[in-house]
Amino acid sequence: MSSHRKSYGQRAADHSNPAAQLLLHTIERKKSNLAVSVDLTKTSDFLKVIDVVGPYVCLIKTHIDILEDFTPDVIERLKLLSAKHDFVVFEDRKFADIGNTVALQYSSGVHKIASWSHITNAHPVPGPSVITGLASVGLPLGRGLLLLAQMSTEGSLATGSYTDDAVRMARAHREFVIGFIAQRRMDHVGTSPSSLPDGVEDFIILTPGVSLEMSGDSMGQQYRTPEKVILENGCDVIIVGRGIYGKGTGDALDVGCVALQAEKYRTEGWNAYLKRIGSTGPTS
Ligand code: S5P
Repeated sequence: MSSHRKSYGQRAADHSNPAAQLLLHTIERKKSNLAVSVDLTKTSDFLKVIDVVGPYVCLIKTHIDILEDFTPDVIERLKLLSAKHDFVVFEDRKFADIGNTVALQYSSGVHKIASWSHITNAHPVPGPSVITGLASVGLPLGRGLLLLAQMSTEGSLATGSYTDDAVRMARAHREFVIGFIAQRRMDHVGTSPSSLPDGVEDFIILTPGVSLEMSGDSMGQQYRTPEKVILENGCDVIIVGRGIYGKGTGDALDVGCVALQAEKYRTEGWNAYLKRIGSTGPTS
């Protein structure tokens, strides 16, 4: 059976990487394929939104470097929230340098990303050394890596042979590369169905650029609905940012509204998945 017709729980068994297993089991346990991208610049807003959306998500995606009042205590509180609400943490660092540099950026500096983020991501542009550099730090810690095979933005250069080469790079490092940031499944790349037996490969596809209300922003972002992403394009996790918390920060942050939005996206994403695997009885 093709992996996108299997349940998340069944797919966990195909992975030996601990971060991939954790993500798939968390999705199954919480019946949520929703990831929230918390792109807020004040620690108080950042932690507040995570606490509110926590019950509805499988994963929280961070851009830790945009916090203007960052202190190491933020990480301790993020870890507590991760344990409280049972979600995976993904620092969206988009590494893109030589192996030695990315290894230092991943392990060191103020943020020490590898010490707390279960999953991170990298642009394939430097070639396979970006993976080996990050793996030298992340593999011993049980971390997982996503490659950016495609982007959601208008005019993205990550298309065609670039995308195909990203998939080939991932196939050569399956112990650490657990999937892709992409707009659709990647199974087709460089294979005929007969050359890729079932169970040989099961990359997890996390997809940003998701909104129920908007079609884009003023800076090139392009949105699609959860149903389009999960059902039509066979992706596994929807990543939603402003669709859930709007532009609100500080006093303007309406936590009741944020919770309702998170619940709505969780339901949309999960029902699209149930349709995809041919299960009846959507959740309401
Ligand atoms: O192609 C991409 C890849 C990523 S990781 N397009 C994206 O939008 N992202 C990230 O997803 C982006 O950095 C942001 O954190 C999030 C989308 O946020 P939203 O507010 O537009 O939903």
